[in-house]
Amino acid sequence: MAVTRPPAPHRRRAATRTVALALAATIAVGAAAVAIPAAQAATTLKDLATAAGKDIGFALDPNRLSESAYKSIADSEFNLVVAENAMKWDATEPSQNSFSYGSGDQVASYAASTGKELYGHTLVWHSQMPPWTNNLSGTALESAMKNHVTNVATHFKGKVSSWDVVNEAFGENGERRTDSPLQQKIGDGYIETAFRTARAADPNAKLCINDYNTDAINSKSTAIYNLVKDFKSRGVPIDCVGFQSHLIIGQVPSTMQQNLQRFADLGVDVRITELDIRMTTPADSTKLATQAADYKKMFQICLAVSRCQGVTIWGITDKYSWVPGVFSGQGAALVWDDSYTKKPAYNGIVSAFGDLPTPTVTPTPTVTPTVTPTPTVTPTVTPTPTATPTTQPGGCQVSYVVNQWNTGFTANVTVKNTSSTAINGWTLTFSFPSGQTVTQAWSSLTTQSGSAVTVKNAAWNGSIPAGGNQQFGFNGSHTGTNTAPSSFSLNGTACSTA
Ligand code: 9MR
Repeated sequence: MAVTRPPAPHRRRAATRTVALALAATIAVGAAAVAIPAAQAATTLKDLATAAGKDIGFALDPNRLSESAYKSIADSEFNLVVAENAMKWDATEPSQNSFSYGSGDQVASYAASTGKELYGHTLVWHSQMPPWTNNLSGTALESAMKNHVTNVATHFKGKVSSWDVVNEAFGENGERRTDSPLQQKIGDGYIETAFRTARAADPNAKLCINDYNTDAINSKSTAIYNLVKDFKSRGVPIDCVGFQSHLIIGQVPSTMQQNLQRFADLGVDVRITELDIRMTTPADSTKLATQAADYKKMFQICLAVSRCQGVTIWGITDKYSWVPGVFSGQGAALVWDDSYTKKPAYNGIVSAFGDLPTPTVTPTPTVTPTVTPTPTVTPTVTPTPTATPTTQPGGCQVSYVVNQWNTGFTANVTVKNTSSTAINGWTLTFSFPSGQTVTQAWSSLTTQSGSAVTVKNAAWNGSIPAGGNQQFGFNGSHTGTNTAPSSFSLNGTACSTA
């Protein structure tokens, strides 16, 4: 059964939002420098992520909010918050059917009072289960699990945008985790039961499955991939997949972007949910530089996958990170050090947002002014449909996502091949409805004539397999109105819009 749901609370839509993008002038990124139109100075990761239409979250321990440095970073740098422990089973139901929401409510009020999206973690997890669950039989445990999910999801209904419904259900080999009492006593069906119960309790929350060591394409991530595919095919509710990304410096998986994309292509959202990147302590400048590059890569990966909702960092300061307590001799995994000083990782993240891919071509606006009588030019273009017999009608879909400010904007465009035939070499055409001008493009060869824009693939992204997609983008200027183009053609065939 397909479930249609209204948007979750606090969900951002980059395409419909005007953001005062705050970049005073230029963000230097390695050798490249990217000029961004000035408005007011952007100072926070939150500004950058919001402008990019992404969530940037952190795991909150509400007891730390009394520390002013912690609170000030939490307040200013993030647009999403998740409870590090306060919404887990042991915290919310310490005795059977007796619920305790004090700490979870503190996290929810903090989110509401600071205007942050609230992400729910986690309804069902084999770890941190309260001791009273130990002696239950399979049937009793299943009832207890359903009761738990129903109560907690109902309590936070309307406040939580998404839930990690089930956390860490798989082993490294792609089999179900054998040390889980839920798996042992209830069996394979417990995940489906948990998702169905969560949907019934809060039909508006997005329901996610979350795990670690699933960042690369490997046996474990493939097992989750197959579960999502199965749920989708049978109408079991599932909306999103979380990739925890508890990483080690220098080891961002090379297949991570491809992995996120393959899930996105199944029709679910994806998210990096618990990012930290540890090192052998003590930290030194070399390790911190590697870590900065890794943080940058992780954000770039999320930025490159349109269904990636955002990145959540598993804490603020190294001082309170879970890492040293579990991995002896390792730590320094977060973005602020023990004294709340920003580490190089902070600028790594900034540069991921500012580091637009090198433009393949800057359009040549000086050529266009002479071509003023454009209306008469267009009729000659009409007979093209017959010229493209290889592309099936309706075989493409375009998503055009805009972030805009005073008179500037950035557009990120995803072109999807919805036909059953691979495309080798593509040209996308569209018209600007309100006099916009492309000022800088990337991942494409983009030219403009009057209002007509022609985008040809770059050398490396010309192939779009059946069902696959490619992305490109550009910066542009507008004069106050920035209506999105309403129709796109790929190799002469009209595309649908997403
Ligand atoms: O960071 C959390 C730590 O404070 C808790 O003691 C620990 C209990 O198992 O859980 C940590 O958070 C985990 C998260 O809930 C699920 N993924 C792994 C995280 C790190 O262990």
